[in-house]
Amino acid sequence: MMDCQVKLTVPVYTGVDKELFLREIYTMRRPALMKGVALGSCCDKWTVDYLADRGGAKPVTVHVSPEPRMDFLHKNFLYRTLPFDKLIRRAAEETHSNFFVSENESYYLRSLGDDPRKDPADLRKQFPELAEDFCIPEFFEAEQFFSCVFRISSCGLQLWTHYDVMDNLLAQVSGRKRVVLYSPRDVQYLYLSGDKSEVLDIDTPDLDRFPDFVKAKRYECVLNPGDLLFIPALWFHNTLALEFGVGVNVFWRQLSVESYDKRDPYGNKDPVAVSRAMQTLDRALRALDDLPPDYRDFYARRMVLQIQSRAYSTDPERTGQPHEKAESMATADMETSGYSSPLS
Ligand SMILES: O=C(O)CCC(=O)C(=O)O
Repeated sequence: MMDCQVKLTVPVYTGVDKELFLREIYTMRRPALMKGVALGSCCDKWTVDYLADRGGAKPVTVHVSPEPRMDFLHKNFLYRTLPFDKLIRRAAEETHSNFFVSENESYYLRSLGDDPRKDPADLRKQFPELAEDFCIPEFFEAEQFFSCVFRISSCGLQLWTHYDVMDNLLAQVSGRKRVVLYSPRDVQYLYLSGDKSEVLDIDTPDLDRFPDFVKAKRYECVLNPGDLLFIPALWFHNTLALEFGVGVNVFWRQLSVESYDKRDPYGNKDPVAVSRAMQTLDRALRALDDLPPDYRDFYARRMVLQIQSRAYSTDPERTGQPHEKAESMATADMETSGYSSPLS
């Protein structure tokens, strides 16, 4: 059944500088995998010992899960605090002699700001000794910067499918990671709960519960150390650590500062105009509540038609010449790394 799902590789680019990024990648608003972008000395230096030594014993809050696939619906994980050096060592080992729930538990660190309720994470502030090894790719203006986040995962750790409202460059420093992405245009097939998809097992989904999931086009890539993935705002992404791995991602604003919710240190609250529109929609729907069901149904359908004709984009999903070229490179790359799923 899942064979019906359209599978696409994320296009691969080499030799990307700011000019090429802005001209050929950023404007397309589609994910792109970039190889060979200078990320600094982190790619050589960040061994477990080095990270533990330089990162020190600063306390960090981590997700701890007895199962590697984290489940936000049934909350199969706990938040626990560990010194950073201990977290690194535990995340890198397969079985633990010191643990919270089980000797095989998995760890995931998404670093936080100094005041996690208010401040976005910034590696330069929370981990200055390590931040000097990481070069933030200068593909956007300094005033667009939002946050710079450490991502550390045990082997096998899978993070649920979600979207963020900021543009994102995800740098893989060590370890390999599979990333599956879905277009914002396929949102109706993803069974959302807030910003997250309820389909946790994206490889063998329960199609009785999620019959339309197969209609979402699946974009996939594997990040190797040194790779940089552009995830445009609103693109859904699901990550699976194929090995213990360390990454850093940088979020930045595409829209003006005022467009975003000021109380959002994570970059995942919908823009203020959207929150207002959602409240208005809720009021509009409540206004239909007292009507008999057949009237409510008829006028709700007319409202949907009005939304479609007024607000849906008539642009096809942007697929320009540069991406097509890059996609054939991507296919070759995937074949040499043993990827055998048919592309359709
Ligand atoms: O690297 C990961 O595991 C997750 C990355 C992510 O969700 C993000 O960059 O927004």
